[in-house]
Amino acid sequence: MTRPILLQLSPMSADLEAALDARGERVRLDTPDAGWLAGHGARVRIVVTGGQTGAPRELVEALPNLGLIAINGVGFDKVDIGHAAARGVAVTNTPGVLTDDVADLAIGLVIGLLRDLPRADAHVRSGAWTRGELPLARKVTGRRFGIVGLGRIGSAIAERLKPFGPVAYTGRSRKPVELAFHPDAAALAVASDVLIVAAAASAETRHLIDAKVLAALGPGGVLVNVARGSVVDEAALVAAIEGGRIAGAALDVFEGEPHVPPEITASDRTMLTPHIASATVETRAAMAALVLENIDAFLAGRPLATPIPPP
Ligand code: 8YV
Repeated sequence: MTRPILLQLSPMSADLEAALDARGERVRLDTPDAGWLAGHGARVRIVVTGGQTGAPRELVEALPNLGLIAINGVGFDKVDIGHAAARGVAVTNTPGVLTDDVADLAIGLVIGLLRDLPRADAHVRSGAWTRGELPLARKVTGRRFGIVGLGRIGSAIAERLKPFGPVAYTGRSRKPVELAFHPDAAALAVASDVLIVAAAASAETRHLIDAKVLAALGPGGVLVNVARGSVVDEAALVAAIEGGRIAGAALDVFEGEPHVPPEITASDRTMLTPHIASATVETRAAMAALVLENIDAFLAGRPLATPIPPP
């Protein structure tokens, strides 16, 4: 019998690729074309993909024997879970193992933005320090923090922020926690100096952070996004930064990443990272192990470790 194909749609570590090679014929393609699909599509049993890449619906349609989409990431907004389920395709992700890293990065962005660490670093490196001092930055301790989305990651961010100042949140529902709840993002923004986006991307959360929410955050407020670019209306964010309607933004994710609007890269009121919230050696190894656990369970016909339930 011919070996099943594991179709890999996004970059993975060399260790994960070697482990995939041991489990079938790994084919690495960004976008499989019609010719390849016609010749090989029927042999694809598993798609392995990243959180930002997912698996387009048309691709899933073109793979008649697909049984599993294994996402190397927690976000599953780029896979139509209902459509996959209707076609008998299971979808797994890697929840839990990356929570600490994403929360840690959020704290790094909060401190980096308020204390203006990117410009402090550049000031020393460029030699500008010999010619004068930097303008004063802003204090972190004592700020009011607002978290949009109190899921696993939002909760971990809240725990880390408690020693710094009062933490409030908004989300789909009130949780049994001792944090102030606000019914929507605009109400939370009014009560926050630092608004941190930790909500999963979905049709409901698309552009949740819009011009109104940014206006509510106000000229002294800053925005931090470690979730997905789609949750923030980027054009509204550009306008708010340029118009001084908010004080700044620290962003790990962008609507059209890896492309970032020039107004955002040129601004000295932004701190930017290239979607690295889970990008540590330890966490990427843990994510890879979970991807493999799911693939092994699928191949052996056992229950999957971390299946995403259909809606
Ligand atoms: C990864 C992510 O960058 O978990 C997610 O949803 O976006 C990130 O952890 C990505 O999935 C790596 O492929």
